[in-house]
Amino acid sequence: MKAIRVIDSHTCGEPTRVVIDGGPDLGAGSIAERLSVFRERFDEYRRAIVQEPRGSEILVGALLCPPSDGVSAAGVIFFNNVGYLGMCGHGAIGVVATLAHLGRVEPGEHRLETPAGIVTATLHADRSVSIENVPSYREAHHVAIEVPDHGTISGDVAYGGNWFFLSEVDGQSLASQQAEELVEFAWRVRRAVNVQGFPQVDHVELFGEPTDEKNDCRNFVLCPGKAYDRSPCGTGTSAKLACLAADGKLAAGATWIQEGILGTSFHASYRWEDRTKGVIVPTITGQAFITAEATLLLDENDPFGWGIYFPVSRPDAQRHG
Ligand code: PYC
Repeated sequence: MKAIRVIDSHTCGEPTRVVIDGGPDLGAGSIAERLSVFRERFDEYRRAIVQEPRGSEILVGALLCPPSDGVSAAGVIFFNNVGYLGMCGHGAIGVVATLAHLGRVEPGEHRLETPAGIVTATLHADRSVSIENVPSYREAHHVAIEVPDHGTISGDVAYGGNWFFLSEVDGQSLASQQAEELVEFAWRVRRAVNVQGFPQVDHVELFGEPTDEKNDCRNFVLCPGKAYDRSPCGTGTSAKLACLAADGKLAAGATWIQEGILGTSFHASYRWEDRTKGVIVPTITGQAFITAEATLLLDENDPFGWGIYFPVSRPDAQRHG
């Protein structure tokens, strides 16, 4: 039996499974190099940790690694049901909550090395966590996308640690009861965006009116493996901030409250990294709660010991993983 020790948490409803022991040995390269080793030589660990029968399509995994720079609190590689993420906002909050649960960090500032770059996390005394994310920017404005069986929709393409197509929805409810329809619609949008000039986009973020008037906006975020984010999505909120900053709709330092599909929220703000190029550094604040400490057991005789692979239902989801 192989044993993998994990700690589970959720951030605003979105789960993170942090691997604290028993994961693959990825060597001593940079986090980007270790991500390549993970993907090319140890991908079965990803499946065993987050896919059924131990996980589900909504679970995001986070492999803790020794930092390569010797000063960060940890290196971390995020992954999901179909591949790997450059960064993950809710996941980074979950990682810091996990490190605090383990007694490895105290309130204060801590660096995390991610494949997308260094993020600075602040653990507050009330256990909430602020993540200063990687530089974020809008790549394309007002892109018209022809969505089969729907018509043309307009949106922006932006980077917030992952690639997003962001669009306001008119007359379409973002209520959680609508999640199934929203998944199907956003999936069609993603496919259309990918073939109409933006193959890098693997998240779709739809916006509407908030349910709670103290929030600025509500979103629905479709992730690369066709699961939807239960949280307001940290990298998606970063991409949104990049668009608001580019449009002059949110000043540096002002707070934006992003509501997610469950009604939970992230507080977000930004500072300029390069104003002429429209590059910002967003900060996202939220809270994670620990839900389990567990040891995953992989029996070599179990036909599904390394996870159940669903190749047919998600034919193109692997491409950008
Ligand atoms: O919070 O950045 C995020 C995220 C990405 C995918 C799921 N959550």
